[in-house]
Amino acid sequence: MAAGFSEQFDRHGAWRREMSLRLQVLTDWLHKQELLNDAPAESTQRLIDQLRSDKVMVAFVAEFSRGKSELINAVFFAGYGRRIMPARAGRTTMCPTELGYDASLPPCLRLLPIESRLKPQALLEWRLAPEKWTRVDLDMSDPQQLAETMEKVSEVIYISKDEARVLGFWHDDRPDNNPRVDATGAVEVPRWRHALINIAHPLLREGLVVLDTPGLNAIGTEPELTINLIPQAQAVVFILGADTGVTKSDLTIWREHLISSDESAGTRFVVLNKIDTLWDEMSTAEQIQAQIEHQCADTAHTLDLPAGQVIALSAQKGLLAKVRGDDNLLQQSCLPSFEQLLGRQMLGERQSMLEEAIRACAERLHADAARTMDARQRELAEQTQELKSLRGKNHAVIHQMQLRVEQEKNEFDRGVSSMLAVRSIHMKRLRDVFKALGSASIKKELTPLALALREPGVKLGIKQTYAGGFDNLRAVIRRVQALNDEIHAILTQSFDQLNAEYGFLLQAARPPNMVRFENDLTMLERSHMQYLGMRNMLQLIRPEFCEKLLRALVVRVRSVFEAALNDIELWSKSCSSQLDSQLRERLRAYERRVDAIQRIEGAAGGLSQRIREIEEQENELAAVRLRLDELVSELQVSNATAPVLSSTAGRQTAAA
Ligand SMILES: Nc1nc2c(ncn2[C@@H]2O[C@H](COP(=O)(O)OP(=O)(O)OP(=O)(O)O)[C@@H](O)[C@H]2O)c(=O)[nH]1
Ligand SMILES: [Mg+2]
Repeated sequence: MAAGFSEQFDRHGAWRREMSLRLQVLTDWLHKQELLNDAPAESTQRLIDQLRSDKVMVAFVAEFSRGKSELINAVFFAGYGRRIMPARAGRTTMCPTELGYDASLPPCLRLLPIESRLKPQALLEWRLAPEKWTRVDLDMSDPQQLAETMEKVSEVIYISKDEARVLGFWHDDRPDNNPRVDATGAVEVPRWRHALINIAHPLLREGLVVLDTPGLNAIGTEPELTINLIPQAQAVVFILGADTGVTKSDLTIWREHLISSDESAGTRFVVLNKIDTLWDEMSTAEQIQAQIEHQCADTAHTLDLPAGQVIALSAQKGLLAKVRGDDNLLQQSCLPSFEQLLGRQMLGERQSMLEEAIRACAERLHADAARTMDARQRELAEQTQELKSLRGKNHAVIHQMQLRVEQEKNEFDRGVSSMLAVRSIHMKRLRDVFKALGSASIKKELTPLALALREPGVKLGIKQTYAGGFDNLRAVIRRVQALNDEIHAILTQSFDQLNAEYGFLLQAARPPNMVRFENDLTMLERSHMQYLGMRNMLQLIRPEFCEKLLRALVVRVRSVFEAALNDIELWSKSCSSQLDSQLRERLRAYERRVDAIQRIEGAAGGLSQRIREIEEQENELAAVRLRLDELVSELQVSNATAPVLSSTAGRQTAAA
């Protein structure tokens, strides 16, 4: 039988650990051989950290009572022998609930009070303020206590209509969407705005994050969920009832949260849940199957999806089957096929992305080390030449030679200061890049949008203003790309000059491609447009809503710009550290040469001995090269599709 989600996730986790270990072995070894520069060391460490703690989010989105929480129970928590996430008829999950693992905290449930909505801070900012959350610790050995505590995510409070209006739950213009009102006129709203569950479940420990969401309206206006959280999930599971198919409110949710043709968006799945309600004793198995297939095809058509992305199942029977260990029922529930698909697509994509990052990293480390070794090898060869030319020469000649090397070294020292001039130009341009990607710049580019959003009343033409704001931001990214190219040109020119003058093997790496960040902005723009295109356009009348929308936007733009900045910083560091390391090597070589000549001067017999020593060093260097190829190829083993790394790349450069 094909592996279920848990097994696939475990395997993926084991692979990540294995790869991070191999990378660690490689960098430790390079460090010991003095072949590791600071910048590549830093970027490799980041990759190692990412491999160790990579987060993968699956979001469950649907209208209320479609079985989101039940499906989460069935896939992830059947091992507890009971329901852990509350799942029952009617509205149950009242606030977005994230399940994950953070080793620095005890098992707990943390809840952000709904009143936090009165403040402008974005959810991302609230996450950084743990004291504002209510924490309830969990007893993992007691499934009952666990399930009882989880009930908190369904808690509601009763408030006045005015309060509900301010919190974004009550809209006079859309009465049919308003929450329940009790006999006293009080409005029922969620007690919590967001819940974070921290448990050491094996899958969560491996980096899985599960997002359970409430149905339509229970969220009220929480733009961040739609704009920031769901679009960042690696997989989104949209759930429908197999008996009803796509209803009007399902379609609203689909359009508002999920529709997006963006290929960079995570994998989408549609689940037709509750197929057990179609299991009726008056129909044959074939008739039921035909009915289910018809519903799947119909759904795929309505939602404009490939048929393979729609899966019919029964979450409830799947959970029951797992708890009882009933294999027949489990197969009947079709839960296993969903788990396989989820694992295959989501983890498969994740893994290829990481494999590509490992391949690129290994290639860079290899090229850097090879370059340094080439320089070492050449110096050894020169030394041998120099020493051989001393054979049979008298003291005076040897002394002369020593003076010459010392003079050469002094000239080199003087040259070094001119080399450093390039660095100040480089740094100046880099400061321009930092400025362009800083907070003040974001604020400036979004000023027209902020002003338009803060205008009172109906916001005509807001879409154009949005588009203008995003155009500005994209222009910033393009400007930064141009600055990077300029830095690259300056470095290439001065590196070429240094190579010609001092025989260095410097090569300025290509600057990081900024297109990815431009695309991120476009995706962000699309999610805002989509969100506003829906029922939310009218909400723009409310200043708090606009403020929140703007805040959520700025937070995300900042994270895109910061990511760009990080890439640029690493690239720039890797260029300067190359220069540093070759300077260092060269100075060391001078010292060795002076030292060798001095020793020969002291004892004439030392010459052959010294030449032999150098030969030994050359042999050692060859062994180091072999070991490097070996360690790098170990990073490629499980990756048969990636192009095989050319282990001679560095040497070819040297020969040229
Ligand atoms: N018959 C049947 N009932 C199911 C199935 N899956 C879920 N249910 C039931 O449907 C009801 C709603 O399920 P939930 O998991 O709470 O639904 P939800 O989508 O999380 O709903 P909200 O939290 O309110 O947004 C519960 O009573 C479940 O037991 C299924 O496959 N078959
Ligand atoms: Mg629920």
